[in-house]
Amino acid sequence: MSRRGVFGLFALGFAAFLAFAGYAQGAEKKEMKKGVWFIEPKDGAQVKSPVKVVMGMKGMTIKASGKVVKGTGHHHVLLNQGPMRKGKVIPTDKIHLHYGKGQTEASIKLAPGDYKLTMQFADGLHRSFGKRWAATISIKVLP
Ligand SMILES: [Cu+2]
Repeated sequence: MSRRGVFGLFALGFAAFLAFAGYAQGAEKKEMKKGVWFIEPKDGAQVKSPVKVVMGMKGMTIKASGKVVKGTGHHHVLLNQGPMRKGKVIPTDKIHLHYGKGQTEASIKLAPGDYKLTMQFADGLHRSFGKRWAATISIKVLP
């Protein structure tokens, strides 16, 4: 192959690489969107109790509760409620579940019926990060 041919081939390969890199970066950006989401269960799922909940999060660091460290927090699951206003302290009761050890998985006992589950991320003193850090799904717990 001539020198020019080799160079042409190289240039073509490089262009393809750039195109792929651009595509990969776009895909990564989409995936890197900050927030929380339910890995399990899926929205609309019909499940049995205890319900296995797997919590996804991107853009902060998970840390056990106790003190406030910027950019960190822990998960909560709120039963039959929406997201909590930013800055509001999440109560601790039967419908506000805290995962203050830094858990990303939970097993929740629920009586049969329809539920709205809201995952809410909050700081070390349980102060909600607001709607931007919340996700809500509906599930049905089967008898
Ligand atoms: Cu909490």
